[in-house]
Amino acid sequence: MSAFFDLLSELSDRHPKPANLRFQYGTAGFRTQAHILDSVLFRVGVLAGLRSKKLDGKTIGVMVTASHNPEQDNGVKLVDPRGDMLEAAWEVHATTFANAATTDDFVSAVESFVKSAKIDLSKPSRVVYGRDTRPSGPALVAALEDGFKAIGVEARDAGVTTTPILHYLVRAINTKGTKDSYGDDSEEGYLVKLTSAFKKLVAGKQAPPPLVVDCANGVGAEAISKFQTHLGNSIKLVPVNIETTKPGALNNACGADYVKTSQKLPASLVGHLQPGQRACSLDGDADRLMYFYLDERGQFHMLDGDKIAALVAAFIVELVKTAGLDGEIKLGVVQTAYANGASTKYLAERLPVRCVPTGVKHLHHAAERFDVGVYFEANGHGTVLFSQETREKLADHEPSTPAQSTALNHLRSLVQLINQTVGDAISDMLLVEAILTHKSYSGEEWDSLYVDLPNRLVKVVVGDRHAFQTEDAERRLVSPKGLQAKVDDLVRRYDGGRSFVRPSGTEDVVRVYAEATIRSQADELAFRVAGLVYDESGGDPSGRPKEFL
Ligand code: 16G
Ligand code: MG
Repeated sequence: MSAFFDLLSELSDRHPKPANLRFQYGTAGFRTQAHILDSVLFRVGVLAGLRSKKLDGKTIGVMVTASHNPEQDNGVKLVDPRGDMLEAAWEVHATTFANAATTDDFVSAVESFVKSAKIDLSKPSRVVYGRDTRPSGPALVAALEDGFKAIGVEARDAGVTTTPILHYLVRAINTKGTKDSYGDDSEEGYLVKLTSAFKKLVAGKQAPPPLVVDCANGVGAEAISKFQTHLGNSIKLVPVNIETTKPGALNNACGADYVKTSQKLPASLVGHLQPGQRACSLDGDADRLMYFYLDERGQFHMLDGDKIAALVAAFIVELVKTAGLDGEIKLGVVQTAYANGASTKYLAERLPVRCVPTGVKHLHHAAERFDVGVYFEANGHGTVLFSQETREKLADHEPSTPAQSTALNHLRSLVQLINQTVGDAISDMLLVEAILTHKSYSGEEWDSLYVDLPNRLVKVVVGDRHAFQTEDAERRLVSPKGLQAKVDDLVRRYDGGRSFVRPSGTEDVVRVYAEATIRSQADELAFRVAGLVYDESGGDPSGRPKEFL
């Protein structure tokens, strides 16, 4: 026991915590400037080892990435044995570990945690870890590995890989040799599983025109080229923004987050994308997806997570009906308050829709309550979950007509094609492509399933964002007192108006969302609500942003 803590202490000394900094394990793990993360990585290595011991040696995942953030940032998050995100209670322990001021404080934090969580240190511990293409990755991984060494973790290095592949590996390793085996526990296993399912789904159909894939100059570029090898001529991908080693290129004027927030083409495609040509963007770790195209007049149109949810949910509803399983399989969609009102209306006409607070874990857990749960955030993160019972039903069901049999086989292929551990940009992209192929839809036809309501998102810098508390899946404010009634008053004056206010979980700001039937009205509503928020926060009126009417 004491030898254990001696080694921990010795290794911890090599990774001192910078003074006067506070770290927080948030919705996306730890994420900040890479150069201050060394101690955090070491301590996450220790925590991952302890989590595995606590779970009897099950494999835990660790992903080193800062997703769509600028290249100088980095981050780390833990993956639980089923391939989903770290159990919320442990986020607090991660934060405690990261903030221990000295080695002594850290060692005693570990000691008391081991005692209170009743962790048997003699249990084995196993971790699989990966990183994205950031230049800060290797040094941070070395700190993480010191953390593993301190705990005696049996560690497996998955190298440079996408976040969804790492999640896949975790689940595949933990289900290996069981009846729930998720697939071969290798990158090759993942590629073969997804691409063979895609090929089955589109067999006999005419391949769609080539798809331009913006890889955000990140790890998706490497994955896309491996996918293409396995996909053969079933679909032609045209990867762009694939400069993974060019300094400063990652997520710079490209990638899913850039396209979504600036509502523009990735800069490198301006003047190159042909009208009507389908294109999509991945983010820096390939777990978000955004589609877009230019119309005949060269105008930009975006197909975001809501449009993907509509396409996917409607397709699965149809397949379940055709397969003769209507009524036997309960489908549902999960969205957040940011979902465009028009998408919610389109979906609610076809299947139950639930709204939950922002953040993947809320969507994922709500989707698990359906037999088939489709969840997407407007920002392009999402997937489809098939419950165990549904997977068994699909495997055992005996179709009575050829049409039923075809639909059933398509559903079985979807179970294989869709990464059910986490949103996966490339898996989602193949899902969208398979559906477009089946429907013979162009991007424009897909876009016309429903027309987005004009909307506007505004950030307000306030003194204390924690003063803003919400209920009803973040759609209503409970504090500051009286503010919601003022928002309601404003909203009533706008045709098709909807607006809500929530504190960001990732930035020190309050976000205001508004939509209305007409563009100018959506903008005006957003800025007027933002004005209310600004006034409420006690800000100096002279600092009130000009747009706030
Ligand atoms: C994080 C969440 C994402 C959410 C976003 C909201 C995960 C893995 N990521 O990136 O789902 O949309 O935060 O950010 O949960 P906000 O709270 O700043 O609006
Ligand atoms: Mg990401």
